[in-house]
Amino acid sequence: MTLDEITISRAIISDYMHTLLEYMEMDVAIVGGGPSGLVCSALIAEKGYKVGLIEKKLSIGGGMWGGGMMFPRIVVQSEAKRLLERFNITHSEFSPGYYTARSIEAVSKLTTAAVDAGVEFFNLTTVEDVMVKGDGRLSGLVINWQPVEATGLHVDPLTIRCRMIVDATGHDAVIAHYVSKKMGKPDIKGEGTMWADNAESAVVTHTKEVFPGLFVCGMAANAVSGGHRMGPVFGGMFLSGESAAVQILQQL
Ligand code: 48H
Ligand code: FE2
Repeated sequence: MTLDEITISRAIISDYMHTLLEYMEMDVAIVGGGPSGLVCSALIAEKGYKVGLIEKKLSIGGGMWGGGMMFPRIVVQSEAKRLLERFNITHSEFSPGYYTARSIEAVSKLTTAAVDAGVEFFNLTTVEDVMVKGDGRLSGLVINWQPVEATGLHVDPLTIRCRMIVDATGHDAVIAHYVSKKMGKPDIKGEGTMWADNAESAVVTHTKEVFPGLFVCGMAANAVSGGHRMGPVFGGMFLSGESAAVQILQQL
C-alpha cells in the first residue's frame, strides 16, 4: 500500500478525539498511574464499569519504575503475594515473607491488566481543579494538557464528569489538597517519617472516602491521614488499590 501522511494524521486525531468525547462522563476517574491507581483501575474496570485513568506524565507507572534508589527492583511482603500472583508478576523469595520483583515488569503487568480490563488512559493530562456543585459532592475534574502547566501558559481547562474519583497521586495527594483548600475538608495531616512496618498497615486503613465522591489510595492515603512512609516496599500500594476498588464497587 501507499501510505498517506494526512490519513495517518486524521486517524490519530479522529480516534483520540472520539475517546475524549466518550470519556467526558465516566463512572470512575483514577488520578495517577502509579501502582495503587493501576491496581484500583483494573479491579473496577474488570467489573464492567467505565474507568478512565488520568496521568500527567508521558509514561504510566509513577514511582514504581525507579525501584529503590534506581535499583529496578521492588520488595513485596507476604500479605500482598496473592496480588503478585493475580497480576502474574514474577517474584522470588529473598527471606521468609520478603519477595523481590522487577519494577519494570511490575509496571508493565499492572498496565496490561488495566488495559485488558478496559481502562482508558489519558496521559500528559493534568488534573488542575475539581468540580463540586450544590449537592456538596465531588462530581467532576478540571483537566488540562500537562505542557500547559509545565510551560505556564494561560489556557483555560476543560471539565469531565465522574460518579467517583480516586486520588492516587502519591506523596502530594494533589486532589485531596484541592478539595481541602476550596471546601475546608478533608483535614490533611501530612506524611510522617520513614517507618515501613507501621506505614504499610496504615496505608490500607487510611484508604477510604475522605470527601463525598473522593477516595484516596496509595501514598496519598497516608499523606492525608498522617501515615508514615515505607520506602520501596510495595505490598501496601497493591493492597490499598485493591481496598479502594472494593469500597467503590460497593457504592456503584
Ligand atoms: C494527573 C498526577 C497529578 C495530577 C500527580 O507516586 P505514585 O507512584 O503513587 P502511588 O501512591 O500509587 O505509589 C507510591 C509509590 O510509588 C511511592 O512513592 C512509595 C511507595 N513511596 C514510599 C516512600 O517512602 O517514598 O504515582 C502517582 C502518579 C504519578 O505518576 C504522577 O505523575 C501522577 O500520579 N500525578 N496525574 N494529574 N494533578 N499529580
Ligand atoms: Fe515514594
